[in-house]
Amino acid sequence: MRPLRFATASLAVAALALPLMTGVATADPSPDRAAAPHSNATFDRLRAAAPEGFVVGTAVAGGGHHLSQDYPDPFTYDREYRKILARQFSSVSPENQMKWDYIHPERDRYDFAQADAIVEFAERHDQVVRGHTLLWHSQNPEWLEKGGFSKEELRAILREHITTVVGRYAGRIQQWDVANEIFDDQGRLRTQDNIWIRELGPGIVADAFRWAHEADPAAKLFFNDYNVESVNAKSNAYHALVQDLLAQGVPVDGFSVQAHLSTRYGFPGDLKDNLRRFDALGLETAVTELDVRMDLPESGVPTAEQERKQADYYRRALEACLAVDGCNSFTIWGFTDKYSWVPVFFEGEGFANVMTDDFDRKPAFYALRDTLKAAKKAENR
Ligand code: 9MR
Repeated sequence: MRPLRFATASLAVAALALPLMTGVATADPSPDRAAAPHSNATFDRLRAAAPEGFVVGTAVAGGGHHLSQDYPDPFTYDREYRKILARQFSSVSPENQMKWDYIHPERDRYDFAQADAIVEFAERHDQVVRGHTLLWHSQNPEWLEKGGFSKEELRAILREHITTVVGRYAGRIQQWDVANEIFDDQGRLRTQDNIWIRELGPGIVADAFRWAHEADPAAKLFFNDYNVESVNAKSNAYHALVQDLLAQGVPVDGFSVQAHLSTRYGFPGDLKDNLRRFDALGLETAVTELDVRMDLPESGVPTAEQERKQADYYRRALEACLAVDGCNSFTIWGFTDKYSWVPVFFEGEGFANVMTDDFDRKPAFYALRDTLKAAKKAENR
């Protein structure tokens, strides 16, 4: 039985679902049902399928690459999108809206409007929130990167930012990605492109965790990165760093793998073992940004085989997390291809999410749902 760390409404929802699953209900229970097989009916929701205490999340689309697209900011305007967001998921991660560029656009001005809207949405829909992110080399405002600040000033700026942002949402954010992507793929600290580490030295990472913990002692504080799904130079670097920090009493609670996967490469078959070695250090683990991109055929329509392979990657990533006691948070980086970052960043690749542009469910969606259901059933036995 996995430890119960936070309340979710999944039991109540599951109870509601029972008559539908057993076919006892005769009347059409909701207008959604008519839309089957792509319905959002209760029995077909990821959040309801999940075992108790296990949250299923998504990124909340907005900011970043969306600003260069020919649609308005998705979270703020797309009603269908918001409906699915509320119904399917029990955890949400602001895709860009809590990054420095958005939340701290000028040195003496914070803009909390978008982040507030997401946290309030989450509370209305009984969802937890993953805060993303506090110390990163990317999406920092120009005033910060080009400000020519002294070391003392920079330290004070970071401390004030963390105290202000984490403090504002204290008690309302389940997990914070305190430090994001601080190592390169060779496992070397980013001493050049990360302004904090470059200017203040590696010790600033520990301080960031300490300041975040002071501002919200209840939030679980994470290291988060890509290409750390396997045991490799980069994940080894985290494994060593975390032990060092824990020995110094630094409040690090978790290690998370983003999992931006591609069917070009094999599935990281040692994901479970890798999560387990962090679990063995006493950390929580999480999958935080899963998507599975692929090379699109000229027609733009993937083959059935490609869809099957993608579903298999989604299933295996979820199974790995479910198999690790302290892995209780599993997030996909958006649920619809309509708003995916992938085609914008990888030419010729796409179809990375579990729903199409029209919110139709792919085999990958059902792979997640069925894997969650099986895990819940096994737990209840
Ligand atoms: O999905 C995000 C996209 O909208 C932004 O344009 C992009 C800018 O780098 O960041 C994307 O999210 C990233 C996340 O914050 C950290 N891990 C990698 C994600 C995909 O690039």
